[in-house]
This record gives sequence, C-alpha cells and structure tokens, in this order.
Amino acid sequence: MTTPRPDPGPPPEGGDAAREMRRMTRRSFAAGGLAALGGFGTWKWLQSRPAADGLPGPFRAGHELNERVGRALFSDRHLAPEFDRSLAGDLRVNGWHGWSDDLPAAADWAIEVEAPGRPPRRVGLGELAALPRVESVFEFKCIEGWSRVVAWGGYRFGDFLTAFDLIPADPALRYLLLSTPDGGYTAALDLPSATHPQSLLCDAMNGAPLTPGHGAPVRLVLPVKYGVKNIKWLSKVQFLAARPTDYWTARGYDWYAGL
Ligand SMILES: Nc1nc2c(c(=O)[nH]1)N[C@H]1C(S)=C(S)[C@@H](COP(=O)(O)O)O[C@H]1N2
Ligand SMILES: [Mo]
Repeated sequence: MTTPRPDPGPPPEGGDAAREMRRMTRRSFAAGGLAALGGFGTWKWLQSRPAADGLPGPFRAGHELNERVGRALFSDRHLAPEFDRSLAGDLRVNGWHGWSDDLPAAADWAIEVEAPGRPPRRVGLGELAALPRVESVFEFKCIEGWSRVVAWGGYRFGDFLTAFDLIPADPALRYLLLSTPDGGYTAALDLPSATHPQSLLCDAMNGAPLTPGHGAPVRLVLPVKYGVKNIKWLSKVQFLAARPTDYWTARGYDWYAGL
C-alpha cells in the first residue's frame, strides 16, 4: 500500500518549544509541590541552582519527583480508561519533526531493531500481519493542554517485541530509544512502558489507514504517556542500558511524561 504524501505545509504554531517549556515548568512546580514555596526569593534561588539537562537543578528534581510519585500511584501496569467507539473523533496533526518528503513507501518500510551484543534486526511491515490486531479507544493527551478521544488500530507493541524475539535477554538493557528514519525525532521509553498492554504499534486511526501527517505507515500510541512519546514514522528501536535523552527531554521536558 502506498499512501500519497501531501505537502505537510509549515509546522503548526502549537509546536513552539519555548511555550511548551513554560507549560512544563508550571507543571513541575504544581506537581512537585514547589508551588508551596512561592515568592521571588525562591524563584531567584531556583534560577541560581546548578543546571541539569538544561534546566535549573530543582526543576529537573521536580520532574524526577513527578516520576517517582507517578510510578508509586499508577504503577507501570495501570490501564488507561477506554471509551465507546462512538465518542472517537478527529485529531489535529501536531508536529512534523522527523518528517521528510522521501520517507520510504509502506511496502519498503521496516523497523530496525538494535541492541548491544546482538546482530541488528529488520522487521518489514508485511511481517506484522502475523500478530493479533487490536483496536483501542482512549483519550490522546498533548502536553500543550488539549486532548481527543481517538480509536487506534494496530498491534500491541509488546506483542511485536516478543513475537519477533526482539527484547534482549540482558536485563540491563531496559531502555528504548525510538527514532524516525532520519533521526529528526526521537522518543525514549522504559521497557515496562513499551510493553504495557495498551501500548500500540499503530497503522490505523478511527477505522481508516493512518494518514501521512499522523505518522503513516506506523507510529506508536501509548495511552499512559503524553503525546510527545507517541512517535510518528517509527523506523528504529534501540535497546540501551542507560536512560537516553530524546527530542523533548533534550529541550527540558519531563523524561517520564506519564499519565
Ligand atoms: N515523528 C514525530 N512524532 C511526534 C511528533 C513529532 O513532531 N514528530 N510530535 C509529538 C507530539 S508533541 C504529539 S502531541 C503527537 C501528535 O500526534 P498527531 O500529529 O497525530 O496529532 O505526536 C507526537 N509524535
Ligand atoms: Mo504534544
């Protein structure tokens, strides 16, 4: 199947990094309990702390506290609520990082999988048909503050990883870095989030094939993560022992981005 690739046009205004950063900074204050401190003196103190990953230290600490609280409250196995199919609606196209005019056609598309100490693997999209198909209707949430109920179709990402024996035996290799063909967008995940039963390798949306703008031929959708981790035009999976940075964490975003 070849999908036409319309001119994507200019990137949407919604992708503005500085605005998203400000929003995330407010989030880390609220959820990390730092809001209680308040006051200009506190602000100055925060600004003067040593930077970690481009953010003043306490902001990064706020993100990490969020992650610990998130894991404790919701564990990696909590299920996101599913909705009736009749509630599913359209989703805006939001973010073109990693898009290019000459992405491989679906028939030539493969997901490359790399792990230290193992030969690289290539799984062509045609091979996915061996997996059970699933459809899942859930609320897709962008960190910018909007959300939509969408019906996603495809395969469980965990089924994909296990059926093709892609998960390295070495338990130290528990992080995944996912990339577009040109590496222009990346999303980092821990293995439990990747193999969460609702994490999908998705090729359909609201009963129709995924459109190019929404990530055709394949993207990831993870109802327990914000949109930033839902990488479009997925073509590479790398297993790593150390937690990798990704497109948005390199710009100050919360690494875990959990819901
Ligand atoms: N390759 C790629 N994937 C991406 C993005 C992007 O810019 N490039 N943006 C992310 C963000 S921030 C969101 S909210 C969702 C939006 O998905 P949509 O365009 O299908 O609505 O895609 C995510 N995946
Ligand atoms: Mo987003």
